This record gives sequence, structure tokens and C-alpha cells, in this order.
Amino acid sequence: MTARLCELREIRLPLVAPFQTSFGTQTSRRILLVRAEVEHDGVTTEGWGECVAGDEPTYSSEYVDGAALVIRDVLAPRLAGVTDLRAADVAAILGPVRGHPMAKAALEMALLDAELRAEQRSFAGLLGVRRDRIPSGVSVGIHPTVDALLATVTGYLDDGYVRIKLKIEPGFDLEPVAAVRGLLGPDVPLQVDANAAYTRHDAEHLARLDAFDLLLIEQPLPEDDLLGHAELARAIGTPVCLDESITSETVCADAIELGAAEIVNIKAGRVGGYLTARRIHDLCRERGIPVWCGGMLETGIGRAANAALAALDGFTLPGDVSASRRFWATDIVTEPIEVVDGHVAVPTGAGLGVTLDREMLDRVTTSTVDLRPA
Ligand code: NPQ
Ligand code: MG
Repeated sequence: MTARLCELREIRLPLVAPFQTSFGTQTSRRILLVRAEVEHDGVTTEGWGECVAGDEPTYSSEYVDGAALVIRDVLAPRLAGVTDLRAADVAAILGPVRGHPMAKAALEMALLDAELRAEQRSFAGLLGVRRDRIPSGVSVGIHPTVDALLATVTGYLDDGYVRIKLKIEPGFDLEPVAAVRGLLGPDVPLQVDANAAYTRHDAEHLARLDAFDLLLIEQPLPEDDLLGHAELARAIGTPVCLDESITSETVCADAIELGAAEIVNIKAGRVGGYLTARRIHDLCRERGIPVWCGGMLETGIGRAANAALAALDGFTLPGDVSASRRFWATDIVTEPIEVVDGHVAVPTGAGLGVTLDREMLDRVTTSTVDLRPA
């Protein structure tokens, strides 16, 4: 079996509604897709990967244009020189290149999809998951008014989501959280995500969230402030969960050791790929730390991969693996992820288990780059 990277595409998808977080408002999303091929016994099989980098370096330092350049000029050329290239070796081969985990993850994912398809195996099968569906939570953006927020949350409850996550920031926290807890009643799981918008001096203020019986508060402080998170975790009742800070297996182990991560949000792109994400899951499981699967406004490709990852046993909390239509009017896969009875089905087909809608894909493509060596 020989594998190669073939093509880098950029697409643009409009969001069904603006999505506001403490770092900005998104109304459409540019997304990089990577196409790989494997050849086995004269048969060519393709696979696709998705890069979760945002349009701007605001969630993390990666962004679409930077990721596109590093893939084209640095990462793809390194992989092109490897004989018997396997997805499982990608992280180690690209290890000497510092940073750029989302770009690296997309390449590993494309090769993984192609290899698994060629072998007629599913990603869920490779992971060895035992569940065939996962509970689905939804991430709700910052709204202009509390009334508007309540209307949006009511719609998501009607859609069946079993857990609500509210984006918060200084000036939009206690009042909206109190109002949503009032709407949900005591039994619907509720959590908040600050995307690093607070400081070490906000502990007293954040302790006032204790009144709302939240599952967790996600990434209240900056990415590099592990000690601050540990101190905050001791100062407030709400469990502290890390997202942006968890950039590797090592950082995750350290954060747990410090008491900075009582819960961990796992995102494959942020840690350099699904295979590393799996190892972080294993580590958290050994340490008794609950994990859940985050979301990065993925297309059907990344959403399918997340649904499989989130079916691993250690994912004991509902994740942000929402229905495709939470974000997109039209996805680029023929069977977009749906929420049924509050759950998302784990894909069973070969590879990531999705089929691209080529017509839709071509319609939303804004540029294409050949990754094959000249
Ligand atoms: C989070 N996701 O958990 C992220 C943040 C996020 C579903 O809340 C473009 C690219 C826009 C990545 C907006 C959810 C984004 C983005 C928000 C990630 O923190
Ligand atoms: Mg987050």
C-alpha cells in the first residue's frame, strides 16, 4: 500500500446564524480540506481530512492562511519524501516541525480515512468503540439580549440536545446563566465556556456561578495560565475544564497533576490529530479525569470523526458534537450528522464513514492547491 497527499482545498460555508464568542463573531467559515490517496493492488482509494483552524488566529495561534502555507510548503513536502507512509507515523514524522497541530491533524486524518477505506474498516472500529450513538450537546453563542438567548436555547431544547453550553465573557455571564438555568429547571445539564476571557483576579466573580449548578466552566483563563486555573479550581465550586490549554499529552498530564484540569475537553485538531487525541483520552481515563469531545464548527467530515472518537468509554460527558444543521444550511456530505432523541449515531461505514457530495463541494470551493511533488 502506497499513500500520498494530493490536494488542498479551501471552502467557504455560511453559518445558519452568527456565532459569537469572547474572541469574536463568525458569520461564515473558511475551512481547509485535504485529499489523500492510497494505492493497493492497483486500486486507488481516496480519503479526506479537515483542518479546524479558524479564519483568524483568535481561538488559537493557527489560522486558515497560515495552515494552508505550512501544509503546502513544509508538511506535505516532508511526507512526500517518506516511503511506506502510514497515518500512524505522521505525527512522529512531522514532530520536528514546531506547532501547527491543526495543519498536521488534517494530513493524518486524510491518510487515516484513505487507509481505512482501502481496508474496508471504520474509524470507530479502529478505535474499538463499544457504543453506537453518543449524547449530543450544543454550544450557544453570546447573544445581544438575554431574551434572544432564551429563545435560541428553547429552540435547541426542542431539537433534543441533552446538554447546553453557554458562551460567556465579562459583562455577559451571571445574568444570562441565571436566566437559562431558570428556563432549563434543575435537571438539564448546563455548562459555560469563557474562551480565556477572564483573569486571575476574577475568582470571586466566577465563584458566583456556583449558584447555578454548572457541570463545569471551560477555559476561564488564558491558554498558558495552568497555575491560574489550578488556583481558580481551588477557589470556586464549579469544576474547571480546560480546552485551549490542552495542546499535547504532556501539557494534559501536567495540568491534571497541578489540579488545573478537573475535566478535559478533547479536540483532535488542537493536539495534532485523532491518534494523539485517543492517547489523551487514555491518559485522562487512567487519572480518573472525565473527558468530552469539543467542536470546531466542522463539516460532515470532522463531525463524523468526532462522533467516533466521542464513543470511546472515557467520554463520560456529552460533547459539542451537534447536528450539522446547528451550523450549516447545507453540508458537503451526503448524510449530515443528525440528532435523534438527543443522540448522534456513530458512523459505521469504511474510513470516517461519510460520502462527499462532490457537486456541493465544488460549489463551495474557493481555491485548490496540488500537493503532489512536481
Ligand atoms: C470552543 N467551539 O469550544 C469552540 C470555539 C470556537 C463549538 O464552542 C471558527 C473556528 C469559529 C473555530 C468559533 C464551540 C470558531 C471556532 C468557536 C471555535 O471553544
Ligand atoms: Mg471551548
